[in-house]
Amino acid sequence: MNTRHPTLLRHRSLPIARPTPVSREELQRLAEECGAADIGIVSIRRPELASELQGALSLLPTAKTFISLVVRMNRDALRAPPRSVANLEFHSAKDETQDAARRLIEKLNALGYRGVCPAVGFPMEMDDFPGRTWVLSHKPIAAAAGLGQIGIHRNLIHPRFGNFVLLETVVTDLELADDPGLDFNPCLECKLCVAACPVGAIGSDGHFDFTACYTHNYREFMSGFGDWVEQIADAKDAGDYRQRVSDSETASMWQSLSFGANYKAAYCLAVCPAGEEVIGEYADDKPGFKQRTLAPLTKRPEPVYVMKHSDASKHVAKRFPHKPRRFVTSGLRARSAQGFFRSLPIGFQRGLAKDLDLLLHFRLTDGQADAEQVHEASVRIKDGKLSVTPKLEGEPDTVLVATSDAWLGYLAGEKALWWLVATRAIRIRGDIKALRSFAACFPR
Ligand code: B12
Ligand code: SF4
Repeated sequence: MNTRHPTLLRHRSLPIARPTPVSREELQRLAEECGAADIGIVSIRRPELASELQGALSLLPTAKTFISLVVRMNRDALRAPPRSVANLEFHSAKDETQDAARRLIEKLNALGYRGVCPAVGFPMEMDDFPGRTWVLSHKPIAAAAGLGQIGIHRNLIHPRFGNFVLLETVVTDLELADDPGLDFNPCLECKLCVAACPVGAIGSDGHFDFTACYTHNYREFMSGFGDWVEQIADAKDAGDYRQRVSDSETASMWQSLSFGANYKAAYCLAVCPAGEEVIGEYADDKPGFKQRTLAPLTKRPEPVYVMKHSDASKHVAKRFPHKPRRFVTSGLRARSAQGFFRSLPIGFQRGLAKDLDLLLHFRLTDGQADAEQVHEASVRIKDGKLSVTPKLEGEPDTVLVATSDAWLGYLAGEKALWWLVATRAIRIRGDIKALRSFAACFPR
């Protein structure tokens, strides 16, 4: 290095820069100037945020603190039945939230602190798809930072603004004391979100059917898009494509690709009356609130995307017969043995499993015989519940031994089961009916 370089000389001539002390109040004021409606502070080392520590340090190795931000959304836009209006609100609020965090980071930089924020929504780390594609999980961080608590619909509810907020997290080396957690849950347990969801994704007992939400609401994202591409690939000609995909669905996909992917529902947020600034219109006139807010969404005739034989498909037929069902695949495919075991609780359809009592042992292998990796798990389905234990235990009904490649290839519809069994790439011992009943709990 040239020790006489002008930049180096200039650097050496300056006094050593020390960060300017910042108080909690000052930080709140700066964040509000940047567009945040509220902030919460929590250390990146809080035990309940252990799952977020690695993500934080990957963004900023000297990180000490999470600053969680909320930005408000216009609730009337989310409630308006035309989804173009709700989607514009989501997209604009997403941009505002991202900008608020960027501006706050600029202010922190000017005071001598470093800061980074991951995406509010997209882009995410699609190399990791279908695993965890998000760098930080904003909801648990916001809850630990005292900005609210998670409601029955699995979204964060702010005590004043309700769930009409988007979240962002700034990772910084500024150190401040943690904010206290919120000592009550703003969720009223009114179950309006349960009634509003077109695919029954939100159970009144707090259960969340991830694939139901993902298959419908995210039809024009990630693997819903992949499913559409496969429709094009499989179609014999233009006429066949039009049989599979309506003109409005093609136009809708173009719209999502051109202007940002659009959600199909988000009704759970729209109808939620929690939060000081929201509760009045519900508390003062519950029937009127339901008529004005819930009914326009539940009565809306609209295509609903479901997997055939799923709990969601039955839910639509029973609760919303005026909403036509469109049978599609979720497009989600596990590509590793670990990914397969992790995907089981996400894809499990408890309605289909309510009368089952099964125990299965899986032994999946990767690599050559001299460097073989073995992945084992016991999977129990009982009383409509699923549990996955990462070891072989109990007396199984069925034992499945296979190479990961063979089993995952069969699940992805890329390899025929009879051939895999004939070539002994898959070996099944015990009750074959139990394996079929197990498979039926995971429609694709
Ligand atoms: C993954 C994700 C989803 C998934 C899973 C939702 C969920 N309950 O976690 C899907 C695609 C279904 C989804 C839907 C929606 N989301 Co979303 N989503 C996220 C994301 C990227 C991470 C969520 C998270 O931390 N999950 C982990 C833990 C905390 O959640 P959990 O409920 O305990 O567990 C679920 C997940 O882990 C999931 N899961 C487990 N493994 C895998 C693997 C894959 C591949 C995927 C996709 C999911 C998944 O399944 C579990 C059971 O549901 C965040 C953005 C971010 N970076 O934080 C936004 C975020 C949570 N979403 C948000 C919103 C607004 C929505 C929608 C309303 C979108 C819309 N406009 O329609 C719906 C609401 C659905 C609902 N009722 O939850 C907001 C919530 C704001 C708030 N007030 O809380 C966030 C925080 C974005 C933001 N920056 O503001 N979302
Ligand atoms: S709609 Fe009611 S039950 Fe659902 S999250 Fe909001 S307050 Fe809780």
